[in-house]
Amino acid sequence: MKNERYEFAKEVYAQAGVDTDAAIKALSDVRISIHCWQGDDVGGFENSGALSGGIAATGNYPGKARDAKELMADLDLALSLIPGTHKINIHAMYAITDGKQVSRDKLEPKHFAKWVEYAKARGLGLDINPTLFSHPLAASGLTLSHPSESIRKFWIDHCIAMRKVGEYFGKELGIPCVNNVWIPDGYKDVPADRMGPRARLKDSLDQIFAEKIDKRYLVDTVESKVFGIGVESYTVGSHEFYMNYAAKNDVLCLLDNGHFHPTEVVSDKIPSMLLFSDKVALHVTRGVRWDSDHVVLFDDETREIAKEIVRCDALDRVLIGLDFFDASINRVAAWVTGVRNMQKSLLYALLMPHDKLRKLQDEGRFTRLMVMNEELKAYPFGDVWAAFCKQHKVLPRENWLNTVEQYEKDVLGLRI
Ligand code: RNT
Ligand code: ZN
Repeated sequence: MKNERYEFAKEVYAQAGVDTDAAIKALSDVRISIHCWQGDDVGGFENSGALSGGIAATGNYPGKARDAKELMADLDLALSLIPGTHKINIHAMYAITDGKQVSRDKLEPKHFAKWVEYAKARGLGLDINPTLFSHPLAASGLTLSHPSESIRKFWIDHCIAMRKVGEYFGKELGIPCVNNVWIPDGYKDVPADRMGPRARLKDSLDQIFAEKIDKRYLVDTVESKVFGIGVESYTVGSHEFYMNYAAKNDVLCLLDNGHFHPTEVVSDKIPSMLLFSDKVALHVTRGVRWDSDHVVLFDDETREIAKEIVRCDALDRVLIGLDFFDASINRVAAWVTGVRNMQKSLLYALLMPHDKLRKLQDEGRFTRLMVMNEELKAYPFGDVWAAFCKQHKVLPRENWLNTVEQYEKDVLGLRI
């Protein structure tokens, strides 16, 4: 049957100089890195107790995944409702050690073999993060910048171990693994020494990245932050620190859009990063008044991020990962909503006549530029989104939630 609504949308966009088939095709090739930690409120499988490191998941919605089996089952449901084929982003604390306690500095690829099996069976990629929080040796709030050499060594060894795990993922799956280092280090109150901790962090990173690993398998990124809860006055791994470190040491910056001052936007940073770096990685999130990690919406800044990625022709140079954790709503629905919103934003960006708009800017025709940008908002975007979903055999509108609600009745509700 001919999809009349899509044919109409195609015609409307064509008049504006946009090829909807090409947009759908381009979006189909984008793998988004889906963070596993939305499924269990950043809990992990170590029974490590409370979440620490200045981040917080709030809410007590029932049904959170309590082990690998449950987390994978929940992820499967989410993946079945998300168009396309993606990557799963895991943390060291999601190692599957079959009941054995393995110290984080002693983790090996074999402790992640079940994740590889999971990913292989579904055509997914895997990304990795060393976990430098929710651990007794991170209790002081310092890890790679700790003044104690033995504590610092523990965390350096952990990060080195996880690079090996990442390399293993890349080799096994044939898709490069992003290994992202984020540390919570900082001080609640005005520090007496700002340079010392940063010098120690720099030295730790030098040791961690000393071994060169083939970029076909492993891509290292470093994630900056402006502040965390309890770490309000000083963050060791600031943006300037990591941007300089990355530029000089052949690693990539990861920009989390919850990690900047509230009126500072990551969308504006993307083209600058791309002029000086081969690639840039993202954690797309939604901060509400602080780095609250709310579910990603189809909102102005998410669309603006997507627009920069598309108009810089950088779908293969911006590594898109998500990072939110809302424990106050159905966690599977949170995943599906956030990923689909990232995809919707990319599609929206792919359906803009960027060359024409750029020309209007260069010619100083700002009235027409504004009018065009505004009118595009009411174009039949939803019909192109529906066609994309149909192509990937998922429901385009809110009906997918019925499946999640049924799962909540049958599965999540029984987890008490
Ligand atoms: C914390 C960082 C970091 C974490 C994850 C769990 O503020 O955003 O990326 O959210 O590693
Ligand atoms: Zn992040």
